[in-house]
Amino acid sequence: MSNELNLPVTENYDENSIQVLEGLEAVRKRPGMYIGSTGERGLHHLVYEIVDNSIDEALAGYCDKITVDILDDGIIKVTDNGRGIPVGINPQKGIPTVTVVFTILHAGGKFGGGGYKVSGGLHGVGASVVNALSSWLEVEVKDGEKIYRQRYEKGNIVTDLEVIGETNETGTTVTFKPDPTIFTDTTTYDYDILLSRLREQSFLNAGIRVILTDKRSDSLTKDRQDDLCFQGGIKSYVEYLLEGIKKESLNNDVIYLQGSKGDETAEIALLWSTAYDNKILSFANTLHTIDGGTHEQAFRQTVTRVVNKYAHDFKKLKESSDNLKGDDILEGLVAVVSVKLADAQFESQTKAKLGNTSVGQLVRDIVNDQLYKFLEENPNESKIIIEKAIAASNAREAAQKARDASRNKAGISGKTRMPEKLTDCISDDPTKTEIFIVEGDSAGGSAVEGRNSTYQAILPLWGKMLNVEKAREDKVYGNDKLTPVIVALGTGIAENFDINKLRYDKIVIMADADVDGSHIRTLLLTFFFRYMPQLIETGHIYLAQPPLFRISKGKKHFDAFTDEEKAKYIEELGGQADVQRYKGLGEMDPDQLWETTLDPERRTMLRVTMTDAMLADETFTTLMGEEVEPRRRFIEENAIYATDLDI
Ligand code: 1YM
Repeated sequence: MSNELNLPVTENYDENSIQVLEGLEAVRKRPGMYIGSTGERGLHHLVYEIVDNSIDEALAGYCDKITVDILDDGIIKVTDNGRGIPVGINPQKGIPTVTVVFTILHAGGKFGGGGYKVSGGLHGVGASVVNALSSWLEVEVKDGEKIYRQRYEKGNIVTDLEVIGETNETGTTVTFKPDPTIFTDTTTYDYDILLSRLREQSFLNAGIRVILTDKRSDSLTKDRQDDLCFQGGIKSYVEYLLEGIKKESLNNDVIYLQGSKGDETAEIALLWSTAYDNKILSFANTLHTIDGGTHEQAFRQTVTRVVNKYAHDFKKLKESSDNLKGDDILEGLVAVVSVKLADAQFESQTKAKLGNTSVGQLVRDIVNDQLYKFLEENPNESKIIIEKAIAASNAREAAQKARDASRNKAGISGKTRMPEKLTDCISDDPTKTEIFIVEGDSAGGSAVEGRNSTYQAILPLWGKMLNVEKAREDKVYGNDKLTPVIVALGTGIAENFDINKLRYDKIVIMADADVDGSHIRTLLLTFFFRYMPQLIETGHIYLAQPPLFRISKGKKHFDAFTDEEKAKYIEELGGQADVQRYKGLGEMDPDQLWETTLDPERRTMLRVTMTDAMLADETFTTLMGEEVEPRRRFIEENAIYATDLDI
């Protein structure tokens, strides 16, 4: 079939477009089922779906460059230099294949040629879902001769596939605007979220070049561009992760292990660092398996086994001594485990846990053979790795002793003795009570007098806090600043954490808006993030927002939290008003503190959230790194992770 422009078109167009509508209408009715959420995460997911198709084309060997532009008005443009989505008539549907790809649900089953596309569930639902959830979408295909274009609105075809020019290039460009009636929370793209995911994809697909550019005229990240291309693949990824945690490597080089069996392949890059925790990222078909699964479990177990075996075989451990524990051997490990397999099976709600057992066996075999061989061939490095594990083991035992000692001290007749500094509330209803962790003794005193004693408890903290990023667990347990917090909250920490024992509904960090206040806020948040992340995840942590100014005239007064508010109130009071700058919490009297910061009816608080645990982890590390200036700037510019205003 052709017309004067030599377009591939079809006679049964209407009939087919009805079928199209039915499929995509389901996506618009229940977007969550296809992209997980219609929040920020879902919005970004649209970009990944389109980019995934370009990456599949790259894996198939036809494409080496992908550009992603963030444009004004929430529009995204993705371009690749692959073969271009086929424009010929699809024999089953009688319409151009590219139209099938964008308008028929689950046409993505055979995408990619590489055979690694994960079908079903959250991932790989493809271009038609993005189309359904966009106000409009345009696809442009270059096939080496002609340039074709088609436009859709809310998934509906609004123009035929038209030839709009000639070319000797090949490739695909997709431009789309997410539908604001679907993405009601936000349609604003976050550069760093996109960057983080695109960088991850670039690491996992060595040699592919991905260029992200912010072309929005009104963006804070306007004109930012990242040109990502890592020839070293996951080895580069491990180097990047090491840089991120600001630790030294104990190995001379990244260790790289790799192998395949049938249609399954596994690639592993690892090194040991001076860190006290480990950072092991696992992927299946380039999807981050946040909850791990067979491949990650096999990796952890086999590394533990191999290091123990080597240590015993080469008499690095006394014959009589027990095996070192997994946690100790894995301490400081930075690793990326990436497997590819045709029929990936995912467990768990989030589809983030791999279930295939055969690929676990593949990882076990590779680590058993190749890591053992590495240890044998590099005795100096092996010695350092084992010494590190023994040190970790000793520290863990010391931590256990400190923990037991602090429990024994606290645990008198079943009821835990509360810290001396805590002024507790009367109610013990953990759905109604609040604890304010207050910077400084004098602010603490005012807070005790000004509070609602039924529901509000006050715990003052002062002085410099321990930098938990740099300390091992035993120091945290013995620390005189953090122990009262741990005991007062009641939950325990790390693997002993139990949210059912939480004694308060809201945990409010109350510190001044100055550098010392920022320091205490950051340290406490780091501590919560590292040792009680569930408290952040479940939304129990808040930052108090004391006002900066009091504007008064006669008996009337207002409290202002910003310069703009200050100006507004001065105007409301007729221009002539007394402006008092609050110097700090310690200067407020009990009544003022109640009115401005404690009273649930009048106060403003920020709830601390973790939208993306990985981003948060990176940020905390930056905050806790050696350089003070970026950290201070960050804290002053952002109320850390505090997004939603909450009363
Ligand atoms: C900016 C988005 O979608 N690129 C892309 C997609 C495809 C191909 C090339 C492609 C695949 C195949 C053959 C194949 C797709 N084709 C299809 C389908 N970029 C973007 N680049 N020729 C071209 O898989 O055999 C789906 S995606 F189904 F039409 F083949």
